Amino acid sequence: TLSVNCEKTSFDFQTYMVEKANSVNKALDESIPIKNPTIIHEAMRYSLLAGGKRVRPILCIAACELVGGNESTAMPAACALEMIHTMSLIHDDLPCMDNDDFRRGKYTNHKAYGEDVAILAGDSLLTFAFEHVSSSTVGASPARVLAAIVELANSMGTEGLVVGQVVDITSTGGDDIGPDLLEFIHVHKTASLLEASVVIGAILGGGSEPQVEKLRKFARCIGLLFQVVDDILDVTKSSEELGKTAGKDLVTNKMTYPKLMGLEKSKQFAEDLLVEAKQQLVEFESHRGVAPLVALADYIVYRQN
Ligand code: GRG
Repeated sequence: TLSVNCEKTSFDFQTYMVEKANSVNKALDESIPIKNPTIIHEAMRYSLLAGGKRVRPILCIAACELVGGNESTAMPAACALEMIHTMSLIHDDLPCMDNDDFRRGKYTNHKAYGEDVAILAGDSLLTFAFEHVSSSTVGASPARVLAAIVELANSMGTEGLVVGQVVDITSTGGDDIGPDLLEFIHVHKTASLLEASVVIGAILGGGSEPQVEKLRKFARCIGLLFQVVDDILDVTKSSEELGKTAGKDLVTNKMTYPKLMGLEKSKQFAEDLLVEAKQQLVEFESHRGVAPLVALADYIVYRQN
C-alpha cells in the first residue's frame, strides 16, 4: 500500500491536516450559530459539521500561505467553499438526484429533516457562503475580495458544478460516454470547486497574476486527479467489501475511468496528472509554504477514502 511520503521536506503532513481541519471546523462552527427558527440553522449545521476531509478549505488556506498571506485572511473564503461543497452534497443526495440515505457516516439531510428543509438548508448555505466571504474577510483589498467572489460564483453555475451535474444526470451514465464527456463532467462537477479553492486562496493571499495562474493549472490537475482516484477507489473498495459500492455502481450504470480505460491505465493517468501538477509548483520550490500543496497532491492520489 502507498502512503504519503513527506520525508524529503521533513514536513509533518498528518499534523498539518489535523491542525488545519481543526481550525476550519472551529470557524465553521462559529459561522452559523443556532438561532430562530432553529430548524433551518440546525439542518445547515447538521451537514456542515458532519465531518468531511475539509480538502477545499485546506487547499485555500495552503495557497494563501504559499503566496505570503495569513490563514485568517483566507478563513472566511475557506468556510464559504466548504458551505458550498456541503450544499452541493445535500442537493446531490436528494431523491430527485442521487437518492442517497447516508453521507459522511450519518443520515443524509433530507432523511433527517425532510426534503423541504433539506432544499432550503442547501439554499441558505449557498447564499450565506457569499455573505460570509463578503462581510468577514479581513486582510485583503476590496478588489481582491471581489475577484475571489467572482471566482467562487464562476465555479458553481453553468460554468461549474451545475453544468457538471446537469450533463451527468442527462447522459444516463451509459456506454455512450467517451473520454471527453467523462472529463467534462469531472472537470465541472469536481475540479472546478477545487480549482476555485486554490485560486481564491492565492488571490486573497496577495499572489501575483502569474502566480495565481500557475496555481490554477496546479489545481486543475489535482481536481481531475481527485475524481480519477475516486473512481479507482470505487473499484478497489468494492472488490474488498463486495456488494455496497459495486452494487450501486451497477444500478446507476455510472461511467468511470476504470470502466473507460481499465484499472492499470487509470492508475497511470493518475500518476501522470500528479507529475503535471507538481511541475506547476517548481517555481515555488524556494517558498517554505510549498510543502503542504505538494503533500496535498500526494494525499489526493494516495488517500484511502
Ligand atoms: C453549487 C448551485 C450549486 C448547486 C449544486 C448538486 C449539484 C449542483 C452538484 C453536484 C456536485 C457533486 C456532488 C460533486 C461531487 C463532488 C465530490 C467529489 C464529492 C466528494 O468530496 P470529498 O471526498 O467529500 O471531499 P468530503 O465528505 O470528504 O467533503
